[in-house]
Amino acid sequence: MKPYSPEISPVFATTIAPTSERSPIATPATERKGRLNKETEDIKAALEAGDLSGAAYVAHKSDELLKKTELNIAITGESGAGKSSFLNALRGLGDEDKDSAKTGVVETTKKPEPYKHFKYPNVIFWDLPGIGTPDFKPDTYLEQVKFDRYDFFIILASERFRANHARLAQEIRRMEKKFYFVRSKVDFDLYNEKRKQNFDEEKTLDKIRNDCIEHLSKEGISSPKVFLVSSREFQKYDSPKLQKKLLKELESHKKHIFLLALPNLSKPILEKKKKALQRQIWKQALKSCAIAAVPLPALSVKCDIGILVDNMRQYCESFGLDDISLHALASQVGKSVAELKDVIKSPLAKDISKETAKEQLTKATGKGLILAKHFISMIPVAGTIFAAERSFTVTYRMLNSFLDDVAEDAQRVLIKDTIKNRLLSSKTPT
Ligand SMILES: Nc1nc2c(ncn2[C@@H]2O[C@H](COP(=O)(O)OP(=O)(O)OP(=O)(O)O)[C@@H](O)[C@H]2O)c(=O)[nH]1
Ligand SMILES: [Mg+2]
Repeated sequence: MKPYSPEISPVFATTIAPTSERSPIATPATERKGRLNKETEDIKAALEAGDLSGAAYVAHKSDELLKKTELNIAITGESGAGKSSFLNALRGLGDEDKDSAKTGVVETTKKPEPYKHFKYPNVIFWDLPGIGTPDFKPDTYLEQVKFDRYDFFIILASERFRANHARLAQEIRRMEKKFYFVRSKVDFDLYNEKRKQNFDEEKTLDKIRNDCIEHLSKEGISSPKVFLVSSREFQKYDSPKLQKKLLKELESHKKHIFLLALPNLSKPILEKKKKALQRQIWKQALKSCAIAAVPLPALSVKCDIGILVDNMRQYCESFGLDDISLHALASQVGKSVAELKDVIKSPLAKDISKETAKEQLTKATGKGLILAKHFISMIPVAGTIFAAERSFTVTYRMLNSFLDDVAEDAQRVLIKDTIKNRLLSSKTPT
């Protein structure tokens, strides 16, 4: 049974363009894969049949599925390799922040410990105990940590990779799971090497990487890939490459939630986030105009403002424009929250209300409603159908413009943070 039954406006029924006239984006069958493709096709079919409530229902179900999708990431390696610190960095937290995993110079993690992402609780990072400790022998380790619940493993080593790591990788492969090798604490290696004459950072990093690869190859791992990372300077070295690789290998729903949960420490991640959220906007605008839409007479728009508020908050949180993220970033880069807020022009997540959404809608309305051709083609499926419908157009434009603003703010925060880090990287690790 379909829960929504808004009346379909006659304009929807008359503006369906023949398939041959639609933009390439409006026929996504060749471009999208898996479940997302099926959802888009279902929405398209419902819209073509003039069933607006059916289309909105599929969009709503698609969101529900995303919310339910779980991603379980296992961080493993020997005791003291920096697993808990790495996990904190991947969650956008420092070791001292509230809810961060405990770290320390003595053995700290004694059983698999789940850490939900503080904004995306269905992204779960598992801090696993050190392999090879008295309670966790390599041959029983995977069974003990319940290997089956993880989507992939990250194997960390702070010095060279040894037989234990290779054995663990082979076992993970035997269980048909994925793993990635991360060589941690490279900031510390560079600090030590810097004392030597003729120090060259790139050459030192290559030497560490090649040494790890050589050891893993000797232990029977063919063509291993090793990512060099520092949890103290998480935006540097191979960390962006590792995040890109992990994203590439995840299926669409898991990729989406993982991407939104990643810390905002590199330009490519910010760009990917923006694109991922942009791709969802037409569905959100569709939901807003079809589900419990309420007239806003002053704007001549009919929409569900709650859906718009939820989306705006989500953009802010995903781009780190919220108190927890700003506090964590400020302490990591040695700046005050006020300094970071200085470059932010959009409201923070907690300040977004129905009033804020109405202000943004007013701005979007003020720009006039003549749609450029490229704008229509950016809206897959619904674009040609809804192009003449004011409510859809205004909400679609408003969400796009707010997302642009938030993404620009995140860029400005990143630039501020990067400048500070460039200055710090010439100093000693703490
Ligand atoms: N310089 C530097 N130190 C690090 C880094 N990562 C971790 N450390 C330090 O290394 C020590 C061990 O880090 P943890 O993250 O607790 O290591 P772990 O693998 O979780 O240890 P167990 O839970 O005991 O297995 C701590 O003192 C950390 O501060 C890094 O990237 N750079
Ligand atoms: Mg630990």
